[in-house]
Amino acid sequence: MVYFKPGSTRYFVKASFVLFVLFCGISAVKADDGYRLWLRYDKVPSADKYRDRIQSIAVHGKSATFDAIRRELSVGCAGLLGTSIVVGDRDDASVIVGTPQTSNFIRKLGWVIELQRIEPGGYRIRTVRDGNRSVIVIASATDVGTLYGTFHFLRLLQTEQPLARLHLDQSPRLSFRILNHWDNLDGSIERGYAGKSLWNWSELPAHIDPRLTDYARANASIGINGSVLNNVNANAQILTAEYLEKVAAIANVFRPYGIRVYLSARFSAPIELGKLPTADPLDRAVIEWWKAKADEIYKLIPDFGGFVVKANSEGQPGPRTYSRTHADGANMLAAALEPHLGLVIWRAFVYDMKPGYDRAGAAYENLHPFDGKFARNVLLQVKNGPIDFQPREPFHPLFGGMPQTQVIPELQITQEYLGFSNHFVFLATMWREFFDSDTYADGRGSTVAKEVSDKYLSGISGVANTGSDRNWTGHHMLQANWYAFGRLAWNPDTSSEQIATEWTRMTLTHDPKAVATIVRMMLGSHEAVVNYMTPLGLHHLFWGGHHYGPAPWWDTEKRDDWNPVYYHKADAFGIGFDRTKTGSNTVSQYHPPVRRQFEDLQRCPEKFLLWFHHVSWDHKMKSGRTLWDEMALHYQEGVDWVRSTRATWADLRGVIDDERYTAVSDKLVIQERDAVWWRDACLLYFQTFAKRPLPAGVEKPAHALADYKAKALDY
Ligand code: GCV
Repeated sequence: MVYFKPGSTRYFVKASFVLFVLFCGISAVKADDGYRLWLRYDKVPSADKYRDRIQSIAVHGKSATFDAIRRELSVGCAGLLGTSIVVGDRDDASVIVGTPQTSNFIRKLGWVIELQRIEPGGYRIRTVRDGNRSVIVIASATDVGTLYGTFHFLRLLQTEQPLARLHLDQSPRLSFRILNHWDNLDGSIERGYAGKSLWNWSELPAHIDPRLTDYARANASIGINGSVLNNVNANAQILTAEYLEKVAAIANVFRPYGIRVYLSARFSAPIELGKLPTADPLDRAVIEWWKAKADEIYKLIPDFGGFVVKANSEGQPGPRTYSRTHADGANMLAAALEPHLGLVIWRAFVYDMKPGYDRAGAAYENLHPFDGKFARNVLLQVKNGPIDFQPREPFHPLFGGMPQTQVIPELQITQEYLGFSNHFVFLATMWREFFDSDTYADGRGSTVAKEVSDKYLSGISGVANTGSDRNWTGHHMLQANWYAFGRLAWNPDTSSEQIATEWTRMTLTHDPKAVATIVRMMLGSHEAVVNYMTPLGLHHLFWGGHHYGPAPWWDTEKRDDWNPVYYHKADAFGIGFDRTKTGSNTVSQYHPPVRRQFEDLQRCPEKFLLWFHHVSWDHKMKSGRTLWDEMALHYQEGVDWVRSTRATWADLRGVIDDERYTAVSDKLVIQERDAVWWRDACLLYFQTFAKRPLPAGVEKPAHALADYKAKALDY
């Protein structure tokens, strides 16, 4: 590549060819190891049709981002169309890419003001007339917007959309679309199930792993624009000069792709690194220490995103250690970052133990008093549900509960409570349910999606499921969750079906029948896992510590609220956590129409029944069955789904390359084993209270309860 003059047409054609061969080389040896994610760029069935329309491409613009655009278009179009495409800069090209500042052609279209009105990162893709020919134009006011437009265009080809009358204006609904990596400095990942961290700290900054560029490309292709590199259970060392240089090296790789780096900051860093006697946020020396640290960071990384802070949560230090408030702590850091336009992302995952307390109400109780008290550059990051990334939770009452605070959702892409990287669960449907929840903050229609996008600064975070595994996510199908997170961060109203269909076509197959089958599997997968793990509003039935298999009997953790028995409260009468007036009354944290629905045993959606109510085993469900029978049948339904999915997947042999086909089949075997284990362990245990037989249609457990209690499910 270095032999060709950058910028020349020859350079790009040759460079694309070399890159293309490199990029696809491995897959020529093996069937497909999944490394290329959804950016596979293999020839599409409509390639011939597209070749007539896309004969040459002009990219107008000079910057590292424009270089990335050229590379992507060269590799992408060559692959998808099955022939190399000239990527140059001539105005008579069939596709023209640029901004009004970089392209005369685009400037002449008279779009300057309109493009400027599109949100930052937004873009326009249109088919326009130029004399007697038609041209596809990809335009934005910014380089990064142009890159996003480029990826959108490639997606149109990958999913075989018609190009004749393109008329698209796209802009992100949420401004900060961030992946959170719970990566430790020793390379391990807290709750990571796909290998080691992607950041090789010992080799940085001298050696830059080329994989970092592929990570950035994948993220940019779905609009992700931030990456928090280290675990929220933070090690202060990341803020030392030595590590900041390494962080800067990563930031340099990400910058052309529009991705800013963020760091999790340990609140006590002034003590650990600065040797100060305190980390009190109102202490002058502490304030100065953070200001100097921010200055040091921005000198190295001018576009540094900011700090994420887990304070006074699960043993982490924070302002309350010094009898100060969350607002004191967040605002002190915000003041240090504000001159550099940096953000503080303050986590609301706070749950202090008090007598008679309900963990589901703790974050609201702790944070709600500070509504309107946070600085303008503070975002409050709230998990989607009030407990902790359970297979299903109602939305967190802080959504719609803090109108004067910039609340951003935290979703968990990694499957801490959803079978790790062994279970196939498409999370978009779960997130859809969350975004569609009506908070009633401003009357009917105040969905979470609306509440979080209508802020002065808006954003979203997702705890990443990526790692050093060749296929990035440990399970091929779970790449879809990374993809879905990005697509929903861009537009939280996108349908799960659209996301699943796009992803399947880009990643697995173009065969329409197979696409329909896989999409159907994806859309049913979340309900299935809820059924075999925690149906009807049950939650946190997990084996302590690792959170993989079932242990509803667990009662030995040092905190009550780390024990499953605290959550299900099964007894001779029934099961479930009473969060109504007769119980913890944390249902009162929701706006009245929501509260009234949840607290009414008859109106409460059955999927949340045992979240809000302690219900008799004989309670009549909508189906006419008793609660016990219904619960048992839900567990069975979950198992049945996995079995039928195994059979459906088996029919796809030959449609999907052998390597990925076999890997997914093998994982489904584990998933079936686990689903059966979940059903049997939970039903046998709950039966000791319910004292009722299993209803017809539910299989008899293979082992005795004592066997399940004795042994954790292997993972
Ligand atoms: C990073 C849960 C997880 C912890 C995680 C914590 C958090 O408790 O089990 O591993 O810590 O959430 O979100 O801070």
